[in-house]
Amino acid sequence: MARSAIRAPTPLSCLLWAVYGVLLPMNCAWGAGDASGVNADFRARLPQDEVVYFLLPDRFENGDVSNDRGGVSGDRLVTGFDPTSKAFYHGGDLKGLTARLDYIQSLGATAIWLGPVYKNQAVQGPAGHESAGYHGYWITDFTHVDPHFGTDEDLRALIAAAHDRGMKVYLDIITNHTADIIRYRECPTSACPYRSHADYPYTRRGGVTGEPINSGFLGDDAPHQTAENFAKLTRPDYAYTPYVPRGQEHVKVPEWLNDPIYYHNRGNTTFTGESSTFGDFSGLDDLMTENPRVVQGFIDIYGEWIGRFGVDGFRIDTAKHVNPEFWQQFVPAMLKRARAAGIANFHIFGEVNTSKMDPALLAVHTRVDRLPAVLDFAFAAAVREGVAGNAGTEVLATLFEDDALYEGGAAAALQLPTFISNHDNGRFGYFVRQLRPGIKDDEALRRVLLAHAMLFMLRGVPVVYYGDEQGFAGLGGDQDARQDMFESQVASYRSERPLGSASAGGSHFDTRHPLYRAIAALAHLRSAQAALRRGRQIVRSFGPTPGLFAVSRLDPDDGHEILVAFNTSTAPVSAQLWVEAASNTFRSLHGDCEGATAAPGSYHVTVPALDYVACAASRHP
Ligand SMILES: [Ca+2]
Ligand SMILES: [Ca+2]
Ligand SMILES: [Ca+2]
Repeated sequence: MARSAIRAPTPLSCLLWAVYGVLLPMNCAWGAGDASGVNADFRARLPQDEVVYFLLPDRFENGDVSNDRGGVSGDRLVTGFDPTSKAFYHGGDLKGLTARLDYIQSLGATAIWLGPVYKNQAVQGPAGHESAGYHGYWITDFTHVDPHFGTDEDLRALIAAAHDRGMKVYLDIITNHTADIIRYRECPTSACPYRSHADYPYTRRGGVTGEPINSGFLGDDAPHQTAENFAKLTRPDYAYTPYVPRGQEHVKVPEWLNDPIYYHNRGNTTFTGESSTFGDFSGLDDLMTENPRVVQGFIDIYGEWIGRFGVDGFRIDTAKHVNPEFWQQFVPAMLKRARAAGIANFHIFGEVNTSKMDPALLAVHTRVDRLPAVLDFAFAAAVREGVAGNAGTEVLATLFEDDALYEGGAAAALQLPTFISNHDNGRFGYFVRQLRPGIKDDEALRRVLLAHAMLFMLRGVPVVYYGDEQGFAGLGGDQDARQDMFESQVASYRSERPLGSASAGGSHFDTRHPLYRAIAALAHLRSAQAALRRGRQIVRSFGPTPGLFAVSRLDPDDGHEILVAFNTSTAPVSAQLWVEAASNTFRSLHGDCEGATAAPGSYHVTVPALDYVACAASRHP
């Protein structure tokens, strides 16, 4: 019997497997690349056991050119397809992704976070400034795969193929808004400014002096989020006069989504104050997520994606722009639906976007909204400041000290998906070049490698943003960070200078790229060591300037220690580090490690410039 099954603390999934008499590998663990047992056990893995690979299907691989135009004909303003423009569809699809699973799995990824796959409004935006829904965040039909990406059957095939390999698939979901379909009579050609509750109460038409409407409606705040109260909200024209343009009356699916009464209709958000949750993102129709009908509608919609496809988790887009009461109901409903489908370790993580190193902002959404996890934007900020920029390594110590703020504390922080690059803010290679003008490519590459080492060795679930492993840096955020993996026809992508390789032309599935190889090594190391996935983290060294940052990760079952020391400076560092008294001898997992402590509890490390060492204490029987 494996020790993990009988020693505390024991993950619930291990206990369950033990109860069923399944012979467990040591620590309930599994080895990436080790086919035996992995596939059958993928449901037993905890969220923190995963290495996540995040990609946008439109930009990954084109497996079927017949769906490039989404099943319609016409110019790009109709089909959304223009592979020469970074703002339009490029042809990537689910068949293409399925054909590239070897590439993703060989990188050491165990889960795929798939950008939104639901049917989108192909093109939107004012005349002359149109762009396409290639990114997936402008949904019209929440119940089917976008025809640009293929069919529902293609998604089923992708998930089956991933599961056969023991890989999980997380879907990206949106409940904050739909595509921009609803317009306001008051401002037909321009963006409508936000109109507040105070200036435009629900009970008057178009302002405090308007005609009385919605008599008896008590408002949208938590105590009044009942079906009885919302039955009295019958007129959506308290702030603006919303309407659905002719011909689009039934474009949204399910049908209830076509009624403006289920939207806030208060104009565009300024991202501050009440407009943060009640305003439209550049016209995207902001849902009345306080209304129980809307809550149940989304429980039904996304519950079906669990039931129909057996997906393994959800990444929640724009989570902070939805009221907490919505999540307090939605999350338990999804976990219940997943359990009913036999998915015990369904993961849910929300996007609370911030460029600041601000764990408190993130933690609020685990405590008040009760989201099980949030994307660790604070980690991204800390690594950006400390490795791309010139901040002292104390920024990382502060980050982890604040783990206590999350619901569940430091143990819960093990489940936070961490990242250094994403599709909105940009890639780490870009940050390095931006913060260090004129930096040579070899140093930029070393900084990107060091940031990835932190991503894999420090607490949290590493999320690799597709293309980082091919040295993509990009020229900024958003469209500039969404390059094609297949041969691109976008001039700005083709003229980029990726790190670690000579050319931006051609396709980018090179498994010999130095970053691909380095990330694969990190992923396999992490997957093989329970301490790095599930282990408590103790900060051992940090400082006010670039230099040494060191942590110990302790095996969750036997306390076995792995010491990881990073050097963010351009000169070697050397130090005595506090280690566990029982850790007498060490072996190297990466870099040069001394064989023994200098004295019980004190171990000497030397770390080359912009590099790291990982030293594992020997186990004693
Ligand atoms: Ca295609
Ligand atoms: Ca909202
Ligand atoms: Ca709109």
